Amino acid sequence: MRVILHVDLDAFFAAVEEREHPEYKGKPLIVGADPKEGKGRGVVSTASYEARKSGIKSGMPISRAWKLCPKGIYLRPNFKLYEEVSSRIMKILREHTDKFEQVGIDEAFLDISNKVKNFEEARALAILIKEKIFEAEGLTCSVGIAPNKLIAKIASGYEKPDGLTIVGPEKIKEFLSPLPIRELIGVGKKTEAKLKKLGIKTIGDLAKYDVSKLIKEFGSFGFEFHRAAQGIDESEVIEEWVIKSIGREITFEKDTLDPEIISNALDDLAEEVHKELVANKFYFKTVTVKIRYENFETHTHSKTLSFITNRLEDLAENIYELTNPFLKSEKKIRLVGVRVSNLLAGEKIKSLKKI
Ligand code: TTP
Ligand code: MG
Repeated sequence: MRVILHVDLDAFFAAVEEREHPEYKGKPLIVGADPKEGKGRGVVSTASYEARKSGIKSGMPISRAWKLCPKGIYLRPNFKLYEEVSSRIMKILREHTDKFEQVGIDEAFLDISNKVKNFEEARALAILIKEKIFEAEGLTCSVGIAPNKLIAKIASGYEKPDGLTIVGPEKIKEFLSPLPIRELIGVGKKTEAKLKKLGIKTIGDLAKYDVSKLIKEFGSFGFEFHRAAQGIDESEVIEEWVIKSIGREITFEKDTLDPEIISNALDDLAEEVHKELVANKFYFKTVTVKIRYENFETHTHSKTLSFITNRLEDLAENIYELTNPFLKSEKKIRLVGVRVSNLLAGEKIKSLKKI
């Protein structure tokens, strides 16, 4: 039987800012775009738990956050700092397992099956890890422990912040049944609405539902959802985390058709993405651009090159080629984004060349 631990830091960006500025402790703190007294564009990256009491959430327009909490402290994100803190914490986590998978800036899975004999020992290890992170960085995290990744991830979110939730094999059904279906990975807003139409509100409802009817409605996903609802997940903790893509986007201060503003933004995006690419020693093959018009209509367009490259010129040139057709529209542009994917690590390229 496997023992999987999922660790997720609490209100990560906001918690780091609170640590850097103790005077903000306990105050509603919002990290994200400039709110400009309610006229700002862009979104909330995250909010402290105090700010969440006003209903502020990640991804919400910053203008809405301002309306909900005009007295909050609003900060621009300092990604460099968060990445440094994150990599030190990931190093601490790595010391406790030989099977480790980072899945985001503030979360990771640890397969500790070979390190502990049972879930009680896993609890002791989780407490130790929490203490080490707090000692080293002054930050709290929430931990979920379960026989697989699916349940461990749900469990880490169960008693946030500073939580520790253990779901042993005998407790899986009892734990999952009452939870809303949105808790299942892969169930977004649209799927949730469709499932609700079928009378399915909780994971327990989904587990009991006729699987053949689910397949009729959702295809092979229907089968996957049904399995997930039973708490079945055999996916492995993948030791080496592979960054699948690197992307950035910019929301303009004002919707625009001005070619100079747009091309400046594209240049900035190309540079930022390129910087991160080089910092991670990656090469790319695919470039994707995203354009959102003033009416929120959104297009993405990709191109896969016949070669791998890490050159800024290759990136910029392809961005322009992909963006050009969209600029002919009469509609003003609200947002532009750039992403590179199909990434290959620099070290791997070197070893390929040796052969
Ligand atoms: P999360 O772990 O989803 O959120 P969180 O750590 O802020 O809060 P929680 O206690 O609920 O875990 O995301 C980690 C960080 O990633 C978060 O601090 C900011 C960033 N982020 C964004 O920039 N935009 C987003 O939409 C989300 C969800 C997160
Ligand atoms: Mg988090």
